[in-house]
Amino acid sequence: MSKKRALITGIGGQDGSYLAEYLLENNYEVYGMLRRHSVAENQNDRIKHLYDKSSDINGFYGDLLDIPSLYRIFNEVKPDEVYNLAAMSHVRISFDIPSFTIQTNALGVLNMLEVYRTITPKARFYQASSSEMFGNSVDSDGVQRLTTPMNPVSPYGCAKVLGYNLVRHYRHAYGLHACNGILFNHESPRRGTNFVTNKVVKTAVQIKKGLKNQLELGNLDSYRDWGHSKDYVRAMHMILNHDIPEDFIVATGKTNSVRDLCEVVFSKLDMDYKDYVTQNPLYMRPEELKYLKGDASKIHTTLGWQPSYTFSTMLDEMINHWVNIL
Ligand code: G4F
Repeated sequence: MSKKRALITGIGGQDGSYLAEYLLENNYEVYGMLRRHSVAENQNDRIKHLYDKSSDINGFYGDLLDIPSLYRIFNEVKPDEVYNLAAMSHVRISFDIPSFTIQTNALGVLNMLEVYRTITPKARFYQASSSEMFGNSVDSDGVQRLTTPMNPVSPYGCAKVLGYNLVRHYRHAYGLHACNGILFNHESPRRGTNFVTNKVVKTAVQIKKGLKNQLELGNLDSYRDWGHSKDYVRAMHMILNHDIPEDFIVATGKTNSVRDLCEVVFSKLDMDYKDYVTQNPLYMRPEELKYLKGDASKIHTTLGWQPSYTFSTMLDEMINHWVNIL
């Protein structure tokens, strides 16, 4: 039997690289869409090890806003599964470049859906939707679930809501197998160091090794439901391979504040975060999403997904990564 062909936009990112690895292990041919990067050496950082291991991985230059590139890639690859992970993924930066964010994260989804329904309408389509879409809505029992109203509080969140609704609309209007995974925060050693978890871990290790003496952060009192990217890409694959195209929340159901994160990371390194952490308004947001805790019961019961990492084991892995590198 011929191998399934998966197309991943954003293959160079944290999730794209773990998903590519996972699909290669599961006998897929993987095709990735990459944006041109001005530092050529950084283009493939997270995936170059895969090229050495497998001949089933292929990369294409493209962009969600460059419709001819999307047509070319879909025509060449004829994918069975499409994972649309490409996005401007940094919430605070979305306040600085709101128009680019809305174009990429909303219009980009529309471009993908149009090309998908024109060229490979029998394929399956996964959209990387986000808990940032809920904004400050929380149900009375302190969780966000599929029925929780979406009240985004950032250009990023607003764009993701449009992308989410477009996927639902295309599914209903054209009978496509298109689905959303609403993923709560997910981290790993491959997380960009301008996201809070990897910023805290990397800087704490630098402080421990005498390479830095302080850590500047923004809001310490926001809460996030943090899981591991490896567990979450496994969930993406399960969502897409479910026979009915549906939307799912992927979360751990546990929440911690940024302050808790600092406390745990510094104490794992035998330090007290209060001696090193300061606040800098530079890292504050014009409007903050204060609290996230997801209800993932649907994916537990329907698909049998469970996370394998805890908050603590995930942070151990991230700390070990930086201890080895620095
Ligand atoms: O790590 P963060 O930047 O992640 P954020 O904004 O929650 O977004 C991430 O998760 C979303 C899912 O909910 C994704 F859709 C999105 O693409 C991204 O992956 O910030 C987490 C929290 C925020 O409350 C932020 O204000 O940490 C706070 N924070 C405090 N100091 C900081 C900092 N965040 C960053 N990035 N840098 C700081 O210095």
